[in-house]
Amino acid sequence: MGTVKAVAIIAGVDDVSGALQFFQDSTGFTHIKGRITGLSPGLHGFHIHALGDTTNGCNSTGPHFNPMKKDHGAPFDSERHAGDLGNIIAGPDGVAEVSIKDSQIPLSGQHSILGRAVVVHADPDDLGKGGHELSKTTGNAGARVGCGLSETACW
Ligand SMILES: [Cu+2]
Ligand SMILES: [Zn+2]
Repeated sequence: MGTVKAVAIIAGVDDVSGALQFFQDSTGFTHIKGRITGLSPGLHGFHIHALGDTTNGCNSTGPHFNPMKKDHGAPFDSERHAGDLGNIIAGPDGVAEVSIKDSQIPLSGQHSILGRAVVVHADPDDLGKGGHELSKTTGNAGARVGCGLSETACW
């Protein structure tokens, strides 16, 4: 049971598209469910980015949402950006079924993700552990191939 709900419609380069539903449960966890299609098979970095600005497509959505000023990491790390949701996995058909539960992406309050962008990347997120110069900021997840803004919804 949740009271605050949101949706995000994902669009991007090539044929990437999808729809996600969000709800926040009574213990403060936000659940994200949905599917994204048109991806290359394999892992794709998946984050909440700071801004809801798509005037320049996914590239104007800013860095990872990071209100606690931490380094990039995995969802299960204490040192992570709030927006670090790890990877989603696309099958051979390019479809990723998304099912995520996370405590750092509330739909209300000071650190709400409402109005911010959900971004899917071309490459795997190395979860801050790849040893690349970008590992501690972006997970070296490559180009932004799809994004959409989380918006309040009722259903
Ligand atoms: Cu990202
Ligand atoms: Zn991050």
